[in-house]
Amino acid sequence: MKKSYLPILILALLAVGGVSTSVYLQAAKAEEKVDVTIEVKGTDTMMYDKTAFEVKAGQKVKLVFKNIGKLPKAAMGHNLVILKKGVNVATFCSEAIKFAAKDYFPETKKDDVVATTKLLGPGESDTVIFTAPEAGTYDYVCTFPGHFALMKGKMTVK
Ligand SMILES: [Cu+2]
Repeated sequence: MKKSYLPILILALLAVGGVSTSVYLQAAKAEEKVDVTIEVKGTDTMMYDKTAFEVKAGQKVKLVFKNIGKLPKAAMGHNLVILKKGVNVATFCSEAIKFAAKDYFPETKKDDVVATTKLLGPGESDTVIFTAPEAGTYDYVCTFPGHFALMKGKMTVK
């Protein structure tokens, strides 16, 4: 009988280990040195508060995206996906609709992406760090179904 507790104990230890590892990783991410921080908010009226921002090629960019709405994620979830130069926004977003189970991130088109946040519910935020690509103009969009018509912007890399 005593023996049967062993797997539970191991699972418990693994769980504790997992938590402390992810806390450590988050802390490392927060302290990572970056060249520029860009903050964008998404709202219940299907808008980004910032529809353009500028960075320099090669800069380490910290993108902080926050959903400041109150509507549930299933009705008004938001993400921010920066597309590579020349990627067609409508084509990308119609593919994304097929990926409801993946929070509308089209894994078949991940090579079209410079950086992406998670899909966020009300009050949530996500931070991603990426290196700004070569000079040019890059579209960013929310891939939640129907949102890209309004939730879009341009990242200019100088
Ligand atoms: Cu959205």
